[in-house]
Amino acid sequence: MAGLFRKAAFALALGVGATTFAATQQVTEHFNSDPNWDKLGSQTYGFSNTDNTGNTVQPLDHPASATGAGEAGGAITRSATPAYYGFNTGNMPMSSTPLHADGVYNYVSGGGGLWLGWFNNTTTQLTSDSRNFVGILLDDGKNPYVTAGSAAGQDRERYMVGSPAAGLTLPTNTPIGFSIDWAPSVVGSNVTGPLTVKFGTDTYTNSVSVANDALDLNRFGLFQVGAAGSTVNAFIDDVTFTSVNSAPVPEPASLGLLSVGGLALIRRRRRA
Ligand SMILES: [Ca+2]
Ligand SMILES: [Ca+2]
Repeated sequence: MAGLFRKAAFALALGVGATTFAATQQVTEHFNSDPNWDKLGSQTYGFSNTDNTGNTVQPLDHPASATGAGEAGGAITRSATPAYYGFNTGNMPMSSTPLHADGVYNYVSGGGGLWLGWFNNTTTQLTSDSRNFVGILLDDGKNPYVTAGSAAGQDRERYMVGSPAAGLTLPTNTPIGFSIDWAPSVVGSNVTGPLTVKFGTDTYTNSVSVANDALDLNRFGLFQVGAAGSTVNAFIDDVTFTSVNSAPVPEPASLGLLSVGGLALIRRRRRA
C-alpha cells in the first residue's frame, strides 16, 4: 500500500513537473554523419554529405561552431505530396515555452520555396499554408517570411515583417547565419509574443498570436511548399533548436527490427 502511494505520489510529481517546468533543451546537429532524422516522402532532400554551407560563416548564436561536410537539404520541389525532413522533437509544450533555433543557411539555386522551423508531422498542412508551424517560409528559397500559424480550422496567420517592408532577399550561394526566437505568453485563449527572425545583420520581428490549444509542434526541420512547382536547392548546417527529445527517436519499424534482433540474440544465448 505504501509502495502504491509512493508510486502515485511520484506520478503526480512527474505530472506537476511537466506543467511547471518546460521540459525542453537545446539540441545541436552538425550533420557530421547521417543523424537519421525523420523523413517523409520520396523527395531527395534530407541528410547530404556535401558542404554548401562551408565552415566560415557561423550560426548567429553559436560562434566558432560551424563544421564542414555534412548538412541537411538538397533539391526541394514544390509538391502537393506531403514530404518533410525533421528531427522528432517530441510534443512541444507550447503555452509559454520560448522557442529558439539558429544555424547556417545557404540558398544555392532555383525557385519554389521551403519551410524551416517547428511543425507537426501529421497535421501541418503541407501546402502554401502555415498552419501548425512556427518558423520561416523561404519563398523561392531566398525571401524569408516570419511565420506562425495554428491548426486546421483557422485561417493561416502569416507575417511578412518589418523593415524593409518589401522584405529581405538573401544572397545566392552565400552561406548566412540565421536565428529564430519566439517568446510567447498566454493572453486569454491565445499564445502571443514577438517572433524574431535574423539573417546575418537583418532582424525581423512581429508580434504573433495563435490559438493556445491549436499549436501542436513535434518536428523541427524542412519541408517543401505544398503545391506543384519548381525546385529550390538549399541547405542548413550547424543547427541548434529547442526540443523535448535530445536524440533521434527510432521509428516503429526500426524498433521492431531491434526487438527481432534482441530475440535472436536471446535465442542464440539459450542455445549456447
Ligand atoms: Ca558546413
Ligand atoms: Ca556539417
